Amino acid sequence: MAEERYRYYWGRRTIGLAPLIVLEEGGLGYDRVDLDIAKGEHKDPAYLAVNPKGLVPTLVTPEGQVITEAAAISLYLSERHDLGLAPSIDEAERGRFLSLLMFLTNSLQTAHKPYHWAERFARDAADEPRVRALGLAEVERLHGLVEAELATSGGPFLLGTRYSLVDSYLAVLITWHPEPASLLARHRGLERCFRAVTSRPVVERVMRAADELPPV
Ligand SMILES: N[C@@H](CCC(=O)N[C@@H](CS)C(=O)NCC(=O)O)C(=O)O
Repeated sequence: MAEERYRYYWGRRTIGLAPLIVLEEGGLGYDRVDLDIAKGEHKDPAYLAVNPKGLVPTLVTPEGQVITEAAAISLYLSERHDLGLAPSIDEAERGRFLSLLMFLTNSLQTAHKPYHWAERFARDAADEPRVRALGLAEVERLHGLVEAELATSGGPFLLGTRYSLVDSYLAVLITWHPEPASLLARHRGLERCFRAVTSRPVVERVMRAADELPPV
């Protein structure tokens, strides 16, 4: 490959931040396309031609391959460029790593939808507070499960002392909580992990630039 240059579509306050951290931690060459979700730019025909799902993020490889799903993009980049952000297939921690990554993207990330997009799930406007409350209760419950995972690993990271991309993925999801400071005060393992992740200079820089480092 002559020059490895990716094209990366993302939007602020989205899961697109997780692969962006991987791109930056890896020092990879990419051109970033910022989409304003609030303005509906992710539904523009030009973007739908790239990703017909109309969701962010999307990575286009130097060879022109389109890759969607934040977890898949993160893992793809780490493995293709040997970034060491994921245990390799022959390492003992591989299975646990995959379980954690799938749990974060399938369960915790998805559980945020009723809270943040209550209007899509509610019967009508009057029903939205109920949907939001149920959504938040589920988000809380799942964070409790992650806290238990951190107790098992011994921390500070989900794989113990080994940092991997599931930790930055988790940190991004923590920022989606309506009251991250309160969440972290109630979960010491989450707090320790969040602080360890966000004290990595590249992560801190990327999250700050995206204005997604809450005061906790
Ligand atoms: N499973 C997908 C979910 C992508 C997704 O839902 N992205 C949200 C932002 S976090 C989005 O584009 N929302 C716009 C919408 O639903 O209209 C992934 O992890 O990449």
